[in-house]
Amino acid sequence: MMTDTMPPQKPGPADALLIIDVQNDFLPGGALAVPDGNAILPALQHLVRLPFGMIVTSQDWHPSQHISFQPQGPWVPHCVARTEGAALAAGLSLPATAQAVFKGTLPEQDSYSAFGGADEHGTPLATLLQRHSITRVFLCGLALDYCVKATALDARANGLQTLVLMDACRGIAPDQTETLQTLRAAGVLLRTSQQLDG
Ligand code: VGL
Ligand code: ZN
Repeated sequence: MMTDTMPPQKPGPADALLIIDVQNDFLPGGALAVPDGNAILPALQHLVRLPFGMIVTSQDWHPSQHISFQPQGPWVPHCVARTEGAALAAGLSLPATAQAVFKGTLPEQDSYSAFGGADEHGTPLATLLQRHSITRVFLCGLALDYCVKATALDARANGLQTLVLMDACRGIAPDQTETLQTLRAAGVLLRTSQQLDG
């Protein structure tokens, strides 16, 4: 794996874990399955036990008639709000303090980035992170070349230190070289979850 080396680090109060779109429709058997997507679940179970200041899950949460489902693409229907396909993976057990944001909720608008999402009160992700004085975000989830990438680039644009935990992500395209180049060029650090200690 083409990650950078780093001595083991312990997450702290100013660090957030962002778990991107680990939803049934992106897992094997789902409407828009990401190849090998379920392989990240053991790493996620390790990560959610570490002392992050905040854990946030994002969910693609589309109306049944969504702009991304048009015949000319880009996607088949997936993650329709309140369906089983939009639910978080059953194999992901989260602490009660984890917060959820939802994105792509309007018919005419899509957002790959979790920064385009908001919690159940309509509070945007950036505001939630600011309230917790988060300065660094660790990203994991699906899909690396779409929603994880877009969220990482927005995190950088929001002035956050941004790390992507490569073993805890899977992408749709077989070749992720361009994705990794784009992330590195934006100052995103590529790490593994083994580089984090509790
Ligand atoms: C995603 C395609 C369509 C993702 C969401 O979560 O990466 N990909 N909608
Ligand atoms: Zn979507």
